[in-house]
Amino acid sequence: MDPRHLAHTLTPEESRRFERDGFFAVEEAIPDSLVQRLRPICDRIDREERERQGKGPEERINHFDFIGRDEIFLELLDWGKTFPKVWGILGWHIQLYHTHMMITPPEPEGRTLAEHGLELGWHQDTGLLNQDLETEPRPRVSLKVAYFLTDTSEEGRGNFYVVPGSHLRNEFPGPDRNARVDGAVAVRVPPGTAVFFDRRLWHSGSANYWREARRVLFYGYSYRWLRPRDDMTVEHYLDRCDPIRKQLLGVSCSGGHGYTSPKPEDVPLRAWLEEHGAAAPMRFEP
Ligand SMILES: O=C(O)CCC(=O)C(=O)O
Ligand SMILES: [Fe+2]
Repeated sequence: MDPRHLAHTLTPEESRRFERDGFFAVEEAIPDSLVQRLRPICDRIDREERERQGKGPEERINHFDFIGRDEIFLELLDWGKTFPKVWGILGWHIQLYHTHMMITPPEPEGRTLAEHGLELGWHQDTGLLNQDLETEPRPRVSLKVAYFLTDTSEEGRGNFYVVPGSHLRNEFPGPDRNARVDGAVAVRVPPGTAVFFDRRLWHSGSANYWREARRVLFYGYSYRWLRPRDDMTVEHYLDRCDPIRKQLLGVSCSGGHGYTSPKPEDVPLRAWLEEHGAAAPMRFEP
């Protein structure tokens, strides 16, 4: 990892917003040149998967575990402008636990937002964590970084919807998981933006009435003791990865025990942060 990453650590304002709202956006997190390299690769995976799964070109589709499908996706694993904010929130005991690529094709010709609505599906992430953990609010445990590869700076473009502050509420703050709720906002961002969000935040994808498919890459980071939420097909990368990438890709040098009681070699990110004077995550009160 490059010490120049330290120029992009979590700012007090980002920390405050994450604690208070459950999300924040970083515009120009990835340059247009990378967006342009990523898009055809996403489109290729999307084409292959639709064919394999027998899905039509108009269906919304979520491709799990894309990380192993092209080396380019490793670049974002510890990306200079975003990864320091991940350790700034969760600390050093982290891993990538899930990747998924959401493709939201344009709604079929003739359908309109006014007539057919947003087709929302509000939820918190990570399934049974929201049942098995008994506190109110439940613990954070993980977050996602969402890289937007298309323009959702206007509503009706398959925007990511959130209810700011709802990460601190176990119950859905509304009567209908498929309808707009009080306080909900569309996250409106240009391509190249990274949106960070707490897994507990009540959020939803939405229908796309724009001319172009919406493409977003989601990188989920969690504490190392959580099981991955997809197959994490990364074996073929490991011999080329540096120790920090290996940590992030789920390697534990000391076996199963090292996921809850890590030895220094299991968590090289910790030593790197200590060496660079950045070890303690800072949490700024809202
Ligand atoms: O497609 C979207 O905007 C929502 C994706 C989502 O629910 C998630 O990443 O957890
Ligand atoms: Fe989600």
